[in-house]
Amino acid sequence: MANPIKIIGVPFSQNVRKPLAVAHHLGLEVENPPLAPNDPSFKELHAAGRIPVLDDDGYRICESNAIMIYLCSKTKNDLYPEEAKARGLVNQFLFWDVAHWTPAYQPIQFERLVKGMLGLGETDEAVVEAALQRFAREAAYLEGALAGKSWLVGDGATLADFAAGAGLTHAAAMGLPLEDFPNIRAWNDRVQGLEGFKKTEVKM
Ligand SMILES: N[C@@H](CCC(=O)N[C@@H](CS)C(=O)NCC(=O)O)C(=O)O
Repeated sequence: MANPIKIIGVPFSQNVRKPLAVAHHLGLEVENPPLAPNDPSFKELHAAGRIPVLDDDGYRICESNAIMIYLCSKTKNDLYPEEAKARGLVNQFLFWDVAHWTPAYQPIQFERLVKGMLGLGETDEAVVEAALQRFAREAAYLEGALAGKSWLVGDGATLADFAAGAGLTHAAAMGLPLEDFPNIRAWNDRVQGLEGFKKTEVKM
């Protein structure tokens, strides 16, 4: 029998949560060794020291969105559509997530949450202010993409929702301003209500 797939990294990280939630959604057997990127044993897994890393019987890849796609290739699924136009749209949101969405909220998370957790000093309000402006632009884009829709692509959850929704894991704790984005708030409730998200919920 094959060994369980390992998704390595502390589950507080939304980049770890994405593939973990997908694995649960797909019913794959999965383990989550909760290594932090600065753990000495982690250097061997990722030379640049970033979580998550997937280990499937010695086959290793990094990058959360690539890992989600790999997991979908393991079994029949409803998350990564085969039809070209639907897949193109899912890919669009996966690239947007890495290029624009994550870089918009991550500095806010670092300044307001991670610094305090790791004793790295005071929040730099200038960094937060710049990131909030960037966040407003990307949230407006997401709000528009969700107009009249329950999910980002098609009629059900896809990897697009897993990628973008994971980014809101700590939205309340880091004080992300979502008041002006009713579509995002309603959609986020749906995403966080998915079984895979419920099973990977991180209590702050
Ligand atoms: N694009 C990567 C980003 C990975 C990433 O930045 N992970 C963070 C935790 S959320 C990390 O390991 N940070 C440690 C560092 O950059 O030193 C992915 O999607 O997996």
